[in-house]
This record gives sequence, C-alpha cells and structure tokens, in this order.
Amino acid sequence: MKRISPLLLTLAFAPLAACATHDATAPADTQITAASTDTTETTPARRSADGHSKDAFFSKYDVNGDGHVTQAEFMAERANGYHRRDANGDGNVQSEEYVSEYEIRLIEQLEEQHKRQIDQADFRFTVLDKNEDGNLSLDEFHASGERMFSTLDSNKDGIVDEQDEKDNY
Ligand SMILES: [Ca+2]
Ligand SMILES: [Ca+2]
Ligand SMILES: [Ca+2]
Ligand SMILES: [Ca+2]
Repeated sequence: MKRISPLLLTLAFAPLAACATHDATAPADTQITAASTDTTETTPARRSADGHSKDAFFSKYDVNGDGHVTQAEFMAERANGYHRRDANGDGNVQSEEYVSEYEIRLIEQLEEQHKRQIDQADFRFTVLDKNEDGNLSLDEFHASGERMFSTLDSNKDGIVDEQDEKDNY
C-alpha cells in the first residue's frame, strides 16, 4: 500500500473518531489506544483510569511480573526510556532527540491505527454485503441506513430530534 503521511492519517481519522454512527451495525473500535504512548508527561494514575492503560502500565513497569511495581522497577524503566531517547549516547537528551523519539512512536501508533481501521472497514463491508456477492447494493446500503436511523430515532416517531436519546449518536 502507498504510504500516507502521518498528518494525512490524523486528518483522515478525525471524522471517523468523531462519529459513532457507522454504516454497519458492527461495533467499531475507533479509539486510539494509549498503550504505546509514554508516561513522561502524563502520570500513570491518570492513565490507569481504564483497564487497558493499567495493563500497559504493568506490562511496561512490572519487570518481574509479580503484580507489584516497586519504585525501583519504575525508575529502572524510566532510565531505559531516558537512554532510548539519548540517541547519540552522550548522556544528555537534547530537544531533537526527545522529539524524534516521540515521533517514531507516534508514527508506529498511527500506522497500527491505520491498519486496524482499514481492517474494520473491510469487516464492515462484509457485514453490509448481506448476500455476500462482493457488491454493496443500494438496497443493502439502505438497509444499514434504516438500522442507523431506527437506532437514533429511539422513540420511533419517524423523526430524529431532541426527544430521542442522545446516547445513540
Ligand atoms: Ca514487580
Ligand atoms: Ca544525547
Ligand atoms: Ca451484496
Ligand atoms: Ca424520534
């Protein structure tokens, strides 16, 4: 596949992430996972609000896997992170080293997200293509639209407005 710049990827994903109503009834995970982001600027406590971040924290810092992260384990991994950033190994992390280390991780993250979203689009097509003929007919497309409208029109009066539940968007 042609490589797409990270900026374009970000722009391409923005509308997807902002809209929860998809063309298929299949659930789509459009969340950017926090697993591969670093904790340098964000405290672990804040990021452990969901289970995924907690798992990521333990897999990163609980080196001996005993379910506890000692301060020694934590600081050892922090030291690894520092040395990883010190690309020229001079014992200092310059601005360029810091930023480029982040950029590499960001690009990896966006590429992973891109692949996941494309896989999801593939999957949504299989859900939409009810008769599995490899073609999304207008009828099949409309069937999905009717399901979406019906979900949004929670009081089933044929109109989507303030009377309907907002949670369905
Ligand atoms: Ca441990
Ligand atoms: Ca350096
Ligand atoms: Ca079809
Ligand atoms: Ca309604």
